[in-house]
Amino acid sequence: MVRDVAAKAGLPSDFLWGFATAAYQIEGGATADGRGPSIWDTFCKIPGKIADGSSGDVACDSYHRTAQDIELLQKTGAKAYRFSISWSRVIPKGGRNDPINQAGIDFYVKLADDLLAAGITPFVTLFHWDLPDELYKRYGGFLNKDEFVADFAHYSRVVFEALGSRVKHWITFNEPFCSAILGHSIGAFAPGHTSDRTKSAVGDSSREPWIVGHSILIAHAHAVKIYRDEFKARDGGEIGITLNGDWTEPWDPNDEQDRIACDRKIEFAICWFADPVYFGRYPESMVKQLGERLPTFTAEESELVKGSNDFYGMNHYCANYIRHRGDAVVADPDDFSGNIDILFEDKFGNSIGPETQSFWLRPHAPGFRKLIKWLSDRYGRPKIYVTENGTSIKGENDLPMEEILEDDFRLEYFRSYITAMAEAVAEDGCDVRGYMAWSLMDNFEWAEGYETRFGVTYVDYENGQKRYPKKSAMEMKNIFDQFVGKV
Ligand code: GBH
Repeated sequence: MVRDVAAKAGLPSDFLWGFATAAYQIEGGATADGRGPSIWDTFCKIPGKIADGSSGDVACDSYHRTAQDIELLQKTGAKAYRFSISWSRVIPKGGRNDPINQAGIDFYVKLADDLLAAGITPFVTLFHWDLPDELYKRYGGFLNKDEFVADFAHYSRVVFEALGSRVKHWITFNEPFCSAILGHSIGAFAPGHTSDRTKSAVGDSSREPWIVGHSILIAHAHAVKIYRDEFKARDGGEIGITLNGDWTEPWDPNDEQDRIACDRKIEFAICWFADPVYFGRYPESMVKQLGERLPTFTAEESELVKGSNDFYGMNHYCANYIRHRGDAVVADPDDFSGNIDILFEDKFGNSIGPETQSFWLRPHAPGFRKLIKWLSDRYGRPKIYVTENGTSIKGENDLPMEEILEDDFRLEYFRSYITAMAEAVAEDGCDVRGYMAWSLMDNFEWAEGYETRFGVTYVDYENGQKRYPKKSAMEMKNIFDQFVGKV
């Protein structure tokens, strides 16, 4: 992993670092104390959708083990913990006129209290993909903008009310790209919609993802308005959306069209959401390719969405080489990347990075610094929290536990990526204030099941979900100690 050794690197002294998780991936307790099913509970039951046929029914059993999780966080020296709330634990059916489940609220109130007592700052995500199943059955979930926005607004208010005095950092949605594209175009994630009839009886990949993205943007903006109008003065917190996005390098560095295609790929993946949030409109490249299939903002919606971030939540993992297809190649109606080829090798056969257990993830740390700068330039140096960054390791699950605990590949990933981030701050003047590694522990990796591990902690699923910190968990503090307070 190459780095610019000459560059200055440092992070502010109050930098918040720690680890992230998501409710459906760790909690288990799927039917405990009145929790209702989410679309993921339903999706996991369809044969063939999850690699190992598993589900989040038990996962890491964190619903019953928050004390262990907090102990683990303390052992690493973490200052922050990002977790998400299961909507259907709080409102089992999800809707604005449906009953609230006090036991669900109590669980998260205690979690926040216990974190604060342990000196750990909670970052709370309202939505990490686990839509209440009832809302999907009732009206199609995100596909029904008015219903979805009203229900999400209500759910947000309930959570702000219950947790607002304890939580000062709110994330509305995690990676809306995934709900839209993986959930409604590729169909690999719940609810599994796609035009591919071998995979699903329902879906229109050419239209639904853009409708879903639009609904989520409006829902995000409503939740932010509610927070600012009704809670911010009382609670003094901040709120934003978390977007995923990879870095792009041209397949042929000497081809201007490949360089333009690199930016277009980022526009389709990230600016799809970030441009509306910062500018109140979709990127021109998307309008051009998608035409009337891309929803339009009413003047009122545009006003509401514009300026709806107190910070930029950045999930970042990897990079790709990008090759343009030439003007003669008309974009497929189901295309969602800007009519380009996404590759792991450039024109000269150079690999972007080593293979991991995740088919899409090849580590390339220099891209982290470049993307932080790219986004900072485009959006006027916003305050950034890195809300996820991490890697799986090829074959990790097949190793004996002693070897899994010596996760040098992951440790080197973190060292190189955190260094790249510290360079973006000290050298490029970007405003990064926090970093949460994905993930605190091995967990339910969605369609990949439990075979792919992203944790800095090994979870022994065969023996009572026992947790064993890997080397990377214990080294994280040393990495940050090198940089924090050096800018
Ligand atoms: C994050 O997404 C999630 O927030 C987290 O829950 C998850 O556990 C973690 O990553 C590790 O996967 O199908 O070819 O279009 C990461 C970003 C974006 C990675 C979409 C996979 C799909 C590639 N994801 N991407 S493709």
